[in-house]
Amino acid sequence: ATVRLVPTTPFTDQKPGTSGLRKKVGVFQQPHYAENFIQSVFDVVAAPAGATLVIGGDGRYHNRTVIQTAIRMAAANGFGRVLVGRGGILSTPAASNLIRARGAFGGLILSASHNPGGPHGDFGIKYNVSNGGPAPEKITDAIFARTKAITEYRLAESPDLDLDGRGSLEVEGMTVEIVDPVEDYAAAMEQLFDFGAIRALIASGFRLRFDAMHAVTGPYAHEILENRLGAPKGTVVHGTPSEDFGGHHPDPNLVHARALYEEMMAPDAPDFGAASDGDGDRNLIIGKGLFVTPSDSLAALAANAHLAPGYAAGLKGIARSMPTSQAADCVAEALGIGCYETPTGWKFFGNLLDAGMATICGEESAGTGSDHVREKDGLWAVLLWLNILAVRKIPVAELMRDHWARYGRNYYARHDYEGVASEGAEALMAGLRGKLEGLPGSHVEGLVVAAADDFAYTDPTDQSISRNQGVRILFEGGSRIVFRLSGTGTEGATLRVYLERYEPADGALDLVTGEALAPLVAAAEAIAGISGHTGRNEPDVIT
Ligand code: VG1
Ligand code: CO
Repeated sequence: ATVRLVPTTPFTDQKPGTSGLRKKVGVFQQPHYAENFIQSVFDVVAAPAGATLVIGGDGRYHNRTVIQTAIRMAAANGFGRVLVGRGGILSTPAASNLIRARGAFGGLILSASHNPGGPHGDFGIKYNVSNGGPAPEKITDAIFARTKAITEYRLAESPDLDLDGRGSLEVEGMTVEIVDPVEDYAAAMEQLFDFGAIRALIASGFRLRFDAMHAVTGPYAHEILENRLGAPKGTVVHGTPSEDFGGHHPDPNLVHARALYEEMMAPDAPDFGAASDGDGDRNLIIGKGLFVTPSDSLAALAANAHLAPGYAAGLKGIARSMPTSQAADCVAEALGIGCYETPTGWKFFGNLLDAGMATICGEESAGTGSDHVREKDGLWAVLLWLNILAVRKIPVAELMRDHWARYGRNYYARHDYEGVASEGAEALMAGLRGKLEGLPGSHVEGLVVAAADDFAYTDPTDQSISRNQGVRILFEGGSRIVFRLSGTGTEGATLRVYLERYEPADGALDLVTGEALAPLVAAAEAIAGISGHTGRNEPDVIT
C-alpha cells in the first residue's frame, strides 16, 4: 500500500452546524466531499504521530463507505491506531466514552442523529476532541476555514477492511482495532447505577418498554435492559439498527414515537416507556399515563440523582441550554448549587463539565447527560430514571406531581415550523431583533414583557463569547418565549418557537399543557408575525 496525495478543490458549504456537518446523502456522495471535510479536520487538529482515533457511526446508509475512507485517511495522516466499532457501529455516547476510556486523541462520529436516513435521507460527520466531547466552536470555525482553502488530501491505497470481524488489522503501518460497540459502554453504566436494585424492581413486576426506533441503541438496550437487568425479551422494540431506520424518522418525540406514546396512555400501559434517537444520545421518557417533558426530566433527574451510586456525593452544578425550561434552575437553587445557561448544542457543556462546575446537563430537545461522558446519553437517562424509581418505589406520574408541588411547574412546548423558506425565516428573526429594545413594559395577550434580548453566552471557563443564539422574550411571572433557527436541518430553514409558562408550587399544577400555553402561543404570533413570515398557520411538529 502507498499513500497518495489527491488534488482537490474546496466546497463552499462545509460549515459545521449545531452538531457537526449534516447534509443530504447525495451531497456526501459527491467525489471528494467527505474526504475534503475529514482532511480539513485532520489539518486543524494536528494530531501527534501515532495518536489514536475512534471511528464509528449510527449505522445509517453511507456509514460503512465513509468509515472505510476515514480509516484510509487516518493511516495516511499519521495516526497510529484506529478503534472502530464492529460493523461500523458506535452510539454517540459510546464513542464519547471510548475516546475517554482509551485515551484517544479524538474521534469521528458519523451520524445525522435524529434526521431520517437512507439514500434520500441525511448523513453527517462530527469531530470529537480528547475529552470525548464535540469540538468547541473555535475548532469548528477553523475547520470551516480550512475547507474553503483545501487543495489536497492524503489517502492510503488499501483494500476495504472487514469491519464485521474481530481483533486487529493493519493499514499502512496503522493498527485498526475492531471493538465491541457495547462492552465498554455497558461496563461504564454498571459503575454508575445500582443494577441490582433495578433488576429487583423489574423482577417485582415493574414493566418497561424501550423503542430503539430501528437505530443505534438497539444492541445497547438489548444487552443492558434485557440481558443484564432481566427485562423480558421483547421489552426492546425496533432493536435492530437499519440503514434507513425502517423508513421512519428516528426522532424520539410525541410525533415520531407516536406508537410508544399511545401504548403508554392505554389502560394497561407499562410502568415506564422510553425511546432514543438515531445515534443514541437523546431520550424520551413517558410514564404510565404521563409524558415527562425533557426539561422536566432534567429537573427531576437532577433533584433525585443522589439516589444513584454514581451521584451519591451530590451534584456540583446543573447546566441547561437557553431554550430549555427553567425547571432545572429551581432545583439548582434548592440544592444551593450553580446553574448555567448555555447556547443550544452539547459542545457548550464540555468546558463546564471539564471544570467540575456542572455534573448534569440537559436540553429541551430530549438530551440529558452527565460528566460520565461529554455527550448527551439516551440510555444513561433511562437507567438513571430506573435507578431513581427503584429507590423511591413510586410511579413516574407521582414522582412528577411531587416534584411540581415542591418546585412549581414549568409548562412547556416547542413548536417547529420545518422547511420554511430561508428568506422568510431570516426576516422573522431580523424583525424580532429590531424590536427588542421597545418590548420591555409592553402588554401582549394579557402578559407583560419584563425583558427581551438576543442571547449571548460568555463561557465562564475561557471567556469565549457566542452571540446571536436566539431571541428571548421574558414575561413577568417567569413565563418565556424563545425564537431561534435550527442548525441541524438540511432543507430550507426550521423555525423553533419555545414556549414556557411557570406556575409556582401553590399555583395551577394540573392544567392541560396546550391550554396552559395558549396565551403564549398567541403572544408569539403577535410579537413575531409567524404566519406572515412563514406562510404557516400551524407548526409542523409540537414536542
Ligand atoms: C437540535 C436541538 C439541540 C441539539 C441538536 C443536536 O439542534 O435543538 O438541542 O443539541 O439538535 O442533537 P437545532 O440547531 O436543530 O435546534 V442530535 O441528537 O441531532 O445530535
Ligand atoms: Co442524536
